[in-house]
Amino acid sequence: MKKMNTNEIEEAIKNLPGWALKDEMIMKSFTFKDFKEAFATMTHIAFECEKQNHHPNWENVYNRLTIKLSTHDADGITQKDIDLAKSIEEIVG
Ligand code: H2B
Repeated sequence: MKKMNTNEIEEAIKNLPGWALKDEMIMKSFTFKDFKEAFATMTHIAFECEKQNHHPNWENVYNRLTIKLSTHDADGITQKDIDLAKSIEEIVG
C-alpha cells in the first residue's frame, strides 16, 4: 500500500469530519454517554478492524475514546487508514 503525502491526506480527511493529521497519524476523539457505550462501540469497531486486517492505536478513558490511525507496514498513512476512518464514522454514526 502506497504511503500518502500530506496534500493527499488533507484532501481525503475533508470528507471525514473531526479527523485531523497529527504526528504522522490521522486522529479523532469521541465522547460517549458512559464507559459501557464507549466500550460497546470499541467492540463493534474491533470486529470491523479484523475484517479489514487494519488496527488502530487507541486509548479509552471512561467515556472518551481517542483513535489514531497509520499503516505500520508503510511507515505512514495509506488508503487503508482512510477506509477504516470511514468505517468508524459509519459505526459511531
Ligand atoms: N494495522 C495497521 N494499522 N498497520 C499495519 O501495517 C497493519 C495492521 N498490518 N494490522 C497488518 C495488521 C499486518 O501486521 C498483518 C501481518 O497483516
